[in-house]
Amino acid sequence: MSEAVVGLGSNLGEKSKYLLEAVQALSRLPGTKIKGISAIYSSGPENGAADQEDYHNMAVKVETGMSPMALLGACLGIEAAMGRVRAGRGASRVIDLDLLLYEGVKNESFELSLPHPRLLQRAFVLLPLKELYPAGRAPGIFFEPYLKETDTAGVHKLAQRIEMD
Ligand code: PH2
Ligand code: MG
Ligand code: MG
Repeated sequence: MSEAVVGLGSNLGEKSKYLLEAVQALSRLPGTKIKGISAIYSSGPENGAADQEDYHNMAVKVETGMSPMALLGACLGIEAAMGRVRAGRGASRVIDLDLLLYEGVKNESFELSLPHPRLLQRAFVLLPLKELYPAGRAPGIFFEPYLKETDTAGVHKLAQRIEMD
């Protein structure tokens, strides 16, 4: 079994409901268990058009027997099943599932980069990650110093929390 972290985001429609649906879909993947769920955070779109809605973001820790490529494929499958239309990088989306970390795997390819290349610069990723790894250390990365250097002022934790049993 391997430990992986998936970052989720939505900035269209009932954002938090879509996040919950996606977490449930992750929990149903073969050989995959949810090990931790962050709160949901709201933030303005980074590198998006000015008229875009705010994002809701969260991160989920899983234990899985799937390979990195299989898990990535499953994430893309969940996006497609939930009706995501790929309208280009930075375009609004009902749901986005990014494979952020997979054990300590480092990989750079067209299909999959691990750790996720923008993870360490994004407050909306680092804050949920800190909830999953309070010591600031996740498999393969020590992210605490990046969190200290990142402006987190525009990222707000929402009251609602996803509970799974
Ligand atoms: N995702 C993007 C681009 N910009 N901004 C926020 N706040 N949250 C996101 O998830 C996000 C973004 C492309 O993946
Ligand atoms: Mg994505
Ligand atoms: Mg993304």
